[in-house]
Amino acid sequence: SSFVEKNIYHHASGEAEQTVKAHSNKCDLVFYAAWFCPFVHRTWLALEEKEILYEYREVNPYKKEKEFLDINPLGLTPAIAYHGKALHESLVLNEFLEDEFTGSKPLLPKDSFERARCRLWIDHLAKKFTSAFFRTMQAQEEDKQKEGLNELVETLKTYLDQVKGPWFLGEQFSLVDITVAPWIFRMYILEEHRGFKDELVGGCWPEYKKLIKERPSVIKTSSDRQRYTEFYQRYLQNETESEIAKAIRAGKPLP
Ligand code: GSH
Repeated sequence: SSFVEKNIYHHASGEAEQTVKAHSNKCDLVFYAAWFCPFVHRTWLALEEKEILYEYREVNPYKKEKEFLDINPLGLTPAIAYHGKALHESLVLNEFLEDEFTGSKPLLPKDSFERARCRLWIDHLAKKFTSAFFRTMQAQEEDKQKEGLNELVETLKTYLDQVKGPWFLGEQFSLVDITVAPWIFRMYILEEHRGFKDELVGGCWPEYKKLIKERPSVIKTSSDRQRYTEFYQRYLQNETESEIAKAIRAGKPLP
């Protein structure tokens, strides 16, 4: 694809850079990641929360290099190789980590009904909230931006109504919180460029947002704000040829 996509700042910065350095040794679990990617961020948070040993490997998913396509034929980050076997899709990876690392801190409840309810709200966040976020970023005309923003606020409120507080499940931090955290972390982009305001959401939103931003795993995986701002220009100007951006333009579900 374009020149723009291939000229992405090539590594994590800030706190995230330290975390990457601390995970540079060979390991049974290789994490194929891109520092800027919110889907990567989901799996990164699960790895950090569960304190799993992993080797961080930075890839530029837009380059579609053969080595990476061998790991994920779709060429999307995140992906992992675990004892030489490959898997991809952020939410599938998170479920895998939860199933495999049973000795680590659980990120889903024990009760089957409650687990299923978690998956329902993960699905809501992944399909409705996430796509509204990208739609709002990519919208160029003011009415389309407003439309996107309204949808974003509505899908966020619908979710927050289910949040027991402080986290989705109450005291237990879970994969549900992780599914939305990367976008909450990036919400300032919509504040600065699309008129998002905390008051539009209300309820437990200010507190929930604050707790997410202060979560040690979120801080440890954060790059410098300036780098995200640079990165998201291509979305704000609707100039990216990423699979996600193309799906949004075509009115299709996210890849
Ligand atoms: N559904 C995937 C997941 O949840 O893991 C989406 C992953 C995704 O779209 N990642 C982006 C990517 O790899 C980076 S943020 N883009 C490469 C491309 O669009 O060609």
